Amino acid sequence: MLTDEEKWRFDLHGYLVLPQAVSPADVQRMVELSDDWHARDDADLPPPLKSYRDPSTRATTPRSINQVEYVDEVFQRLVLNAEIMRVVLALTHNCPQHLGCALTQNTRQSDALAFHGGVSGGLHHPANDYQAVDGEVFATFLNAGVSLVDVPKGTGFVCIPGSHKSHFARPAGVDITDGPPVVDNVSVRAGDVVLFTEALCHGALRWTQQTPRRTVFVRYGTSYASWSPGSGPLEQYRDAIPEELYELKQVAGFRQRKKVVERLLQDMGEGGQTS
Ligand SMILES: O=C(O)CCC(=O)C(=O)O
Repeated sequence: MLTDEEKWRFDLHGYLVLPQAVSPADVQRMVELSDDWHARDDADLPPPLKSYRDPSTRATTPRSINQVEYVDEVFQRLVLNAEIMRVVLALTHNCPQHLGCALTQNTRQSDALAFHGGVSGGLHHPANDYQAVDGEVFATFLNAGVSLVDVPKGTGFVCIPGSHKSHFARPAGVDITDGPPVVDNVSVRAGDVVLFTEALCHGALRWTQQTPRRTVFVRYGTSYASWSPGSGPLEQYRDAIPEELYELKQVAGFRQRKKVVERLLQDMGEGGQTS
């Protein structure tokens, strides 16, 4: 499902760019919803939408609205997007679990995002692993950053290519504003996806454009990872999402092939294989 070049590139860099994986019509719909929801206070968002917050969240932290896939089918299509799932299935060895969607807005007032992830980023976790073995690449925690706008050079996603397999702490002086060869700034077009392992050290430069940067971060793990009590589908909203998405969100055993995976493999002409 991955070409030899994609395996080489993902192993080397820890991310792939999937150009024009999302249709212009779906991009436009997601921009409209993003602008509508981001203009509202949390209390005025349709349930179960809610802003992500943790103790470090400040007024200038880029705002992410989560659980969007329970509210509009454009996000349901996105989670099951054939091009994204081609890569997610390969990287999870056909054992994917959808973890969540974050519809994020960055403005010129938003903070930059310092490097996080990777060995020295404090996010090292047994469920966030990367390996290459027997001619395959394998990653247990993936983020598909779906850009809904054009992102010019000098702003947006940055990472330290190769840091997903680094064994040494990042020197204190290395930061998101450094250029190549240590830091990659990935410039994309609306509809492109940057799919990376969360084991990669990554962050974001301050946004420079007049209109906001809108991005959907779609996160996947392995089906057999149980992140925390309460992970998995929101039972109360089960009827709001298609059965395939409900199944994709469920925790499942290592040997259990999800029906949605079987269907995707058939569509890709890969049906009937056992792994
Ligand atoms: O804005 C970006 O491209 C990076 C976002 C990020 O680092 C994250 O969601 O963890």
